[in-house]
Amino acid sequence: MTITRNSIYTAPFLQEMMETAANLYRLGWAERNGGNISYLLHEYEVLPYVDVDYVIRTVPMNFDASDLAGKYFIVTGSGKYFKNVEKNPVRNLGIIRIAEDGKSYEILWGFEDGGVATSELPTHLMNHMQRLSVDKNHRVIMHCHATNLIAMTFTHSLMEEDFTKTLWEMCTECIVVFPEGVGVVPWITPGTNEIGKATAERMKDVRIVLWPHHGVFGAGTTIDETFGLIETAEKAAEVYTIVCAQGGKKQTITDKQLQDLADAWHVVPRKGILKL
Ligand code: 2HA
Ligand code: ZN
Repeated sequence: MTITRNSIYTAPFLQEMMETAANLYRLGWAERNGGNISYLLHEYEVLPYVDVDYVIRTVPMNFDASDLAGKYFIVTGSGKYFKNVEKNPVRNLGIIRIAEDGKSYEILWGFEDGGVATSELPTHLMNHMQRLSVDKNHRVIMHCHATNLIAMTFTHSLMEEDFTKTLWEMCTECIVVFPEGVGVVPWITPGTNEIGKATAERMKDVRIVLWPHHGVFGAGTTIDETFGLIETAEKAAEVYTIVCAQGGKKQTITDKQLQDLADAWHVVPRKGILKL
C-alpha cells in the first residue's frame, strides 16, 4: 500500500523554524553558525509528512537522554548557518527521534549532506528534560548570540539578582514577561555536557539563562513565546547600552512601581530583588 504524505514544506513547524532562523539572522543574533533551536514535536504532527519507520542514520550521544526516549524534535544542524535555513531547510535542519536507550538519536528527515544536530545538543536535551519536569506544555529551546545581552556580561555584575533588576528597570514590560528573572552560569566551554548540566540546573527556576561572553538560552511553550522572551530581554539590554552611552540613569522605574506592575499582571517577582 502506498501512503500519500503531504509535502513537508507545508508543515507549520517547518515554516516556524525557517522564519525564526531568518529573523534571528536578520536581527544580528546568529552570525555564521551561531545559534541553535530545538522544537519538541508531537508524533501526530510529524506523521503526515515523514515516514517515521524509516531511519536515515543513527547518531550516538555521550549523555543520557532516556527521559526523552521516543520523542521527536526538529533541530538546527551543527555548523549550519541560520542565514541559509530558509533557502535550504533540508540541509540545515533535521527531524530526530531520541532512541529507546536515550544514548543516540535517529535522523528521520533532513541533514541531507550528512550533517548532525546542533553542537549544543547536550544543553538542548538537558534543558528539555528539566523544563518538561516543571512545565508539561514546554516545547522549545532557543539559543542565540543576542548582542546587547552579551555586551552586558562584560560590563554589568553577573549576580542574577543584579542582572535581573537592571533588565526589569529598562523596559516596563520585562517584569511581566520574566518575573522569575534570568539565570547566569559561569563561563564554561560550549558544546560540553558540563555547560548543559549547569544550564539545565538553572532552568528549574527560570526560562532565560545567560552564557557570559557568549549568548543566551530561552525556553518556552511555543516558538513565538520563546523568541519573544529573548527579544524582550535583549531589548532591555539594548536600552541599558543606550542609557549608559547617554551618561547613565537620572531616574528609573522604582521598586514600588515594579511591584505595582507585577500585582497588576498577577505575576510574582523573584524574591530578593525588589527592596520594598
Ligand atoms: O551553534 O552558537 O554555541 C553554534 C553556537 C554554539
Ligand atoms: Zn552559541
